[in-house]
Amino acid sequence: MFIRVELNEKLLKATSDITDLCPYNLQRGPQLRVFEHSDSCYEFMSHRHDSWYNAQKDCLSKGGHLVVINNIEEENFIMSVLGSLNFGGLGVWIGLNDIAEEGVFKWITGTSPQFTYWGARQGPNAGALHVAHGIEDCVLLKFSDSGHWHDYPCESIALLLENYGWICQYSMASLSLSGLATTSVVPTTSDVPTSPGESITSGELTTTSQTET
Ligand SMILES: [Ca+2]
Repeated sequence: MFIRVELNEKLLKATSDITDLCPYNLQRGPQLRVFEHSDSCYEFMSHRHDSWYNAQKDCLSKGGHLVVINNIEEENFIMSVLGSLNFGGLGVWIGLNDIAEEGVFKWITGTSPQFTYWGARQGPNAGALHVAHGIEDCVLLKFSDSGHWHDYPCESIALLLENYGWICQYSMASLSLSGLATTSVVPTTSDVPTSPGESITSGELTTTSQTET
C-alpha cells in the first residue's frame, strides 16, 4: 500500500507546476497558463502579430486551436493573464468567426456560442445597415474595450493591416493514475523499507507495457 502512496507523492512532486501537464511541445514560460476550471492549457501568443488565419494555423500546428471562451470566468481569466503579461496591444484573436455563413458566428470547434461578450454594436448586434458586415468575419477580444468582442476583417485588406496577437488552447493531459497500474517500484535489496512509513530513496521505477515483449 505504501508503494502506491509513494508513487502518488512522486507524481505530485513531478507535477508541482501544473503547466507540466500541458503538451510537451509547448514552450514553457509566463505565456503558458492553465485555467483551473477547465482541462485546458492556454498559450498567450499576445506578443505576435498576424492574421486570424495564420493565428489559427499556428495553434493547429502545435495540436490546439484558437481559444474558445465558454463563460465569464474564462473571459476574466484571459483578461487577467493579458494584464499580468503587460499586454499593450489592441486585442487578441479568438476562435469565433462567421466565415462559413454570414451572421452566424461559430467557434472553431464547430459549436455555437452559448456565452458571448460582444461590444456595443458588434457581431450580430451591428445592425443590417452596417456595411462592413461581410468582411468582418473574425473576432478580436478587444483588450482596450474591457475584453469585449469585436468582429474584424480576418486578414489585412490592401493597406488596412489586421494583424494581432492570439491565444491558443490545448487539451491538458489528464492526471490519470490508471497508467500507474503497469508501473511498479523495484527497490534494490538494501533499499527495502523496514516499515510502511519509511520512504524509498533510490528505488528504481520500472515500467512495463503491453507492447513490450
Ligand atoms: Ca461577418
